[in-house]
Amino acid sequence: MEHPGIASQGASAREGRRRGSVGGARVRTEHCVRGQPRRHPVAGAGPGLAPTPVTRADGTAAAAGASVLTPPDVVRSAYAELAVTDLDRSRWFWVDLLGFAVTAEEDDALYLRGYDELTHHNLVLRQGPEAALGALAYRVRSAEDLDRAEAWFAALGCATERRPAGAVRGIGEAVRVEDPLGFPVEFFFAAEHPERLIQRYDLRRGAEPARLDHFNIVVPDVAGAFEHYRSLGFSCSETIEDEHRLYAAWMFRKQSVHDVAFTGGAGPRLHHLGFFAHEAHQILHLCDVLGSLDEQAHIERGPGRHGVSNAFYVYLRDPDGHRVELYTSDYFTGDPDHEVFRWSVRDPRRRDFWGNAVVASWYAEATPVLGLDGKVRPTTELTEVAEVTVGADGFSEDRR
Ligand code: 4SX
Ligand code: FE2
Repeated sequence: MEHPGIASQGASAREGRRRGSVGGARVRTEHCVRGQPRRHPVAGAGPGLAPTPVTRADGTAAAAGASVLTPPDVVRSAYAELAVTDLDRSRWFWVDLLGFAVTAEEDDALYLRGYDELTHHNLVLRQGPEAALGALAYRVRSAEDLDRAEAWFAALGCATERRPAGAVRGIGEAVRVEDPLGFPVEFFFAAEHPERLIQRYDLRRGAEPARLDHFNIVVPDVAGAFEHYRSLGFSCSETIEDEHRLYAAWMFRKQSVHDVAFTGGAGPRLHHLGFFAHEAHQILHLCDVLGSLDEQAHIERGPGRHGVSNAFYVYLRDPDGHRVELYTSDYFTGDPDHEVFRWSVRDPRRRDFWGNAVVASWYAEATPVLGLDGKVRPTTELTEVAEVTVGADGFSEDRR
């Protein structure tokens, strides 16, 4: 299906990856299909999405510099921080059942990683007053990319914060921002490297999670989120769309299907964290264990085979309702001529290749996010209603 809005893996995304002059006021016009200006029917810029001129606290105008800014060179989605209300119960779920390795433990925090992970952690669970997302953290390629991140988001008018090494245990100096989509996002370069566990088969439990694979975020304007991440140099692997609207998109920096994906709905909210397992049997084994322990209520959707990404999956809900996906066998996207794979919203295989229905909670429920001030951020409802309402991606009662 030809879609007016989403460029197949065109020049603009690759330009971004080559770290050309994408930035500032030029960002929007570079989003084109073979030279055509990008015109999406629902691409409402929304406050803060376009790099509008801003005046910094010191009175200097950021706008003039914005056109020469380059985005930070993002390597991958690396870790997330979740606020949980009962750390002991979270430990039971994430460590004893799912099988994460514990890098470090404090009275009010747990630092967990998968067995392939070389970074200090993939997940921080922090005791808090309510369940929430504290941060989505991306690793960048160099220390200079921290400066680029700070300048880039300041030029967008976003709140930014420079954090010293150790502000998060195991993580070097970092920049935290409240991004234009309303999410608390961290960029870091350096991290401590704990013991290599790749061949410690003797330690493994549960689904033997290997590493963080992706973030999935809920946003009221999917096309706007797509634009924002494209300006940061992310490429698109797959979409769900019709002739009127972009319902969902999967975008990557590392050479897999995604580092981040967007689900339409009231946002900003975290939809799920996706963790990679090496083999489908590890995911099935975890489901068997949950059944044996009469803990099957933690299974929300699947197991199954996604249409989008081709990954084998299951979604679980942790004791606070945070959603986690165990995910395996997606594909390599590193070839430069990789084309966007576009699913019609009418294709019943798009979300489950075997046609199984998606449960209503999967579309409706998600985790609130914290601002840099540590307070829960208000959400914005979906602004646009699909002209053609098909399945749950069109927000009807049909939850396929
Ligand atoms: O449900 S989808 O098939 O659209 C899907 C959801 C594909 C890949 C994912 O990681 C995901 O969370
Ligand atoms: Fe996912």
